[in-house]
Parts: sequence; structure tokens; C-alpha cells
Amino acid sequence: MKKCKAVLIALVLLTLLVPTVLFAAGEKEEAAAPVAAKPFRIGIFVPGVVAGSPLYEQLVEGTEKAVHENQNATVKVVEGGFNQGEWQEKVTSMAASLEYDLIITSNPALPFILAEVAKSFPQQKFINVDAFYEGHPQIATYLYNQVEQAYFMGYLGGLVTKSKMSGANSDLKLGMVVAQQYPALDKMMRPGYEMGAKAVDPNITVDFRVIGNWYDANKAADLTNSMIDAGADVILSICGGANQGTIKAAKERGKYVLFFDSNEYKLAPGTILGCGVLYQTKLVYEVVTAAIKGQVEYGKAKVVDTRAGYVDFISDDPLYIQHVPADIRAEMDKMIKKIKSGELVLQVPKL
Ligand code: RBF
Repeated sequence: MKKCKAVLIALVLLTLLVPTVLFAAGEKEEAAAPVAAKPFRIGIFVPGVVAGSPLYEQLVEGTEKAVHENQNATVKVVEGGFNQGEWQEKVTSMAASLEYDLIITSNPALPFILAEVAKSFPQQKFINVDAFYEGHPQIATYLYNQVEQAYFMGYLGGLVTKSKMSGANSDLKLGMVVAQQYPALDKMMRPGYEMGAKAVDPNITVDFRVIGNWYDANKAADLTNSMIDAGADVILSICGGANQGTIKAAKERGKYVLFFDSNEYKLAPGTILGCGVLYQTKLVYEVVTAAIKGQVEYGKAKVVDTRAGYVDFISDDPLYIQHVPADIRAEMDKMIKKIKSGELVLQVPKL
């Protein structure tokens, strides 16, 4: 009987101890295993198509670079197409899919669409680079100082139209062909371009033409030819995929193009004389990396400029050095230095 009691006690003890030991071992094993980071799923909404639009190409490139460096992050690109009336519906279905921790886009017109979609999806976070929208807890925006970017172009255009370069005529006239009008264009790019030109010579005028969409290269070429006929010898082109038409027409007529947003001298050496760029790949990479780490401040609208290193004029490209005379390049360097040092301040207006 005594023996039986001892066995019973031993059995009870064993039942109590074994799970404790096993659990402890399990716990130890769990602690030793690396903690897998929570998945972070990013959706890129492209308001248009990627190919041919410099800022959209950089948007995808910068996001993919950040995703590549973070194993827990994934990315999917959704092209919204050229029918702007469909964009809200497309962003809505992205949010409704609950597939994305973050929807990132790049467009000055998008904050209003994002704010509408946000109402129905209060968990959805949005980042819009190339836009300004303050105070919405689900939206963070980053605006480039495009007064500076366009001023670079206008200043170069002014120097070229006054020069003895083979394509320059005696008229003090620049051209500007754009896809459509919107506040960032009307309040930053157009005035910045005119200011830059008039800083060289107040008598310079700007012929301004609007295509009506972001893809019609034939219309861009027609408008460019018409501006050349009217005396323009240097043309700033801000029309996405349609830029090809501006370049083609200017090249055929021996005139010049100023390219916006990315370094594309190689597209038409000797025709593209200047590239005023935004370092969108760098900004997007930094912002997406911060978003993955949970370090983005939603509700904030930041402005980035030349001094901060996000807006620039490409003056070290061999094709610029080869095709733009040294005296013009020296004038450009002096002006860029003034902006970089803060001696010349070109403020971003309220959009
Ligand atoms: N830029 C492009 O390169 N391609 C586009 O398809 C395009 N679509 C746009 C649509 C709207 C409604 C707005 C406001 C801007 C668009 N942009 C596009 C312009 C782009 O955001 C930026 O302002 C310019 O590239 C100048 O930096």
C-alpha cells in the first residue's frame, strides 16, 4: 500500500513537472529564433503610365530600392492611366482591397482624391511626393521647390536666346510647352521660368502653349513648330510622354530644348541643352524606408529644395559641357551657387 502511494505521488509530480520543463524548453527555443518583422505591403498608384514620365519612373525606382533592402516589404505597381476621371475609383479599389499598409503616389492633384478615399478607409495610410497637403492624419506629402527648378531653366534659356549659338535668333523669345495647367505649374513652374529668363534680360518674353494631355507627342511637335515659327529658339517641355514630340521638332529645326525632372541629355545631345532635375528617386527611397520603419509623420507637409539636395541643375554631364559654351556655363554656375548659398531665395508660394 505504502509502495503504491509512493508511485502515485511520483506520477502526480511527473505530470506536473513534464509540461513545465517542455514549456520552458519551448520558450527558450522561441526566444532564440529571430523575430520576423511584420510584413509591410506597399502599393504604388501611378497617375498616368510609368513609361516616359520622368517622375513616375523615379517613383517606382525609389520604392523598389527601399523594398529590396527590407525583406518584410513588398511592392505592387498600379497604373491609373490617362483618364483622370477614373483615378479616384482606382485608388478606392486599392484601399478597399486592404492589400496595402501604404499607398504611395506622386502628383500635385492627388491629395484631394486621397482625402476623399481616406474618409471610407480610416486605417489606410498615404504618401504623396510632389504635392502639398497639410493636417490630414492619414496623409504625408513632400513638395519640391519648383520655382527654383524652373528658374534654372529660364536663366539658361535667357543666356542661350541672347547668345551667338547656331540655333539662337535675334528675337528675345523663349517657348514653354506643357501638358495641362494646374496650380503647381501656374504658381511655381511658369513664374519661375519667366523670372529666370527676365533675370538675364527683362525684355525676354515667353510663348506659352498647352497640349491638353500627357501623351500627344504629335501635338507637342505642332506646338513646338508653331513657337519656332513665331521666333522662339529655346523651349521648356513639361508634358510627360509627349516630350518626345517637342524634342523631335526642335531637333529637326536646329533649335533647343530644356528638359524637366530628370537627366536626359543623352536623349538628344546638342538639342537638349539643360536638365533641371528633382531627386525623386532619392526622396522616395528615404521616405519609403522611413515608412517601413514606422517613422513617417502623417499629417505633415514638407517642402524640399535645392539647398536640401532634392532640386538641381545638371552641370557636370559631359553632353552639357560639350554643347553649351563655357561663358554660359560660367554664368549658370554663378547663379546656381547663389541659390545653394541662400544668397538668392526663391520661395514656394501658397498653392
Ligand atoms: N507628369 C508626367 O510626366 N506624366 C503624366 O502623365 C502626368 N500626369 C499629370 C496629371 C495631373 C493631373 C497633374 C496635376 C500632373 C501630372 N504630371 C504628369 C506632372 C507631374 O506631376 C509634375 O508636375 C511635372 O512632371 C513637373 O515636375
